[in-house]
Amino acid sequence: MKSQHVITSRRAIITGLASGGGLLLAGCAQTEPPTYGNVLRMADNLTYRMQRLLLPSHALVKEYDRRDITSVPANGTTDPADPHQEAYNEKNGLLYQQLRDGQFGRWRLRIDGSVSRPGSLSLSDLQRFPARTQITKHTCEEGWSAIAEWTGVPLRSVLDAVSTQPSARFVSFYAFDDTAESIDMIDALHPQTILAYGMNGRELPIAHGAPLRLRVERQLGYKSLKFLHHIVVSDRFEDLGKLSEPRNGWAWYVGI
Ligand SMILES: Nc1nc2c(c(=O)[nH]1)N[C@H]1C(S)=C(S)[C@@H](COP(=O)(O)O)O[C@H]1N2
Ligand SMILES: [Mo]
Repeated sequence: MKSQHVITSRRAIITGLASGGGLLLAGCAQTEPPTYGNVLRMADNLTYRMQRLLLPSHALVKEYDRRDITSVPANGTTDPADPHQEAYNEKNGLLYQQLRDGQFGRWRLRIDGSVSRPGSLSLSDLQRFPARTQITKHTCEEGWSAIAEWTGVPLRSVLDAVSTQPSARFVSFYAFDDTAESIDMIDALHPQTILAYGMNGRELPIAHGAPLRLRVERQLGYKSLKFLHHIVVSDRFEDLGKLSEPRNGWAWYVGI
């Protein structure tokens, strides 16, 4: 009886804390982070709010010189067509193999959701947008970092081309392996957030995410999703954690 009472009141405290967390954020629609309805993810909300308060929304990360470029280990999935890799997806893995065999000539990036002109873009369509090249430091949550030059199209240009609805708040990215990531509009519209098709002056290598990867320079490495095939603009936060089994429990916002 006694222990049951203890459990009940502890639960009440946790519930109270969780709703307090929600209240803290209520007056701040512009930077409101996703709510998981789960006390275990409360740290996400607090970290997100604190970091968003500290980070000016368009501050640029440092860009380096060519001579600072280091070797970059390929991490996570290095070949979505390889059935032995952890996040292998059979359907998309086979599709990736076919597209790669055709030098990605038939690859398309689909963009839909909260946009007025949904559609799909080929690699040459993307390469017709004004390009941005940036030499930046990639920081992996595993504790290593590396510097490389990335070339691609600012995500903002692509979002403008499909005409994002004013209600849009998040952008989700889907890869050929079983992974997905999402970012908010602050990061999506950031000038250094690019869809990269080039690395160190050459086309993006397979192991680094060919034919197209995201670069979100103000967050840890796992947000920079490789092997993209689909982008969805959305008004509401979607928890993509289920698509990234090993990542359950990883923070959604990992600003650096
Ligand atoms: N599709 C996909 N993207 C991914 C990953 C992955 O496993 N699959 N790993 C992430 C992690 S943890 C890191 S550190 C970087 C590694 O990028 P790199 O291989 O170019 O070094 O990609 C990120 N993007
Ligand atoms: Mo990483």
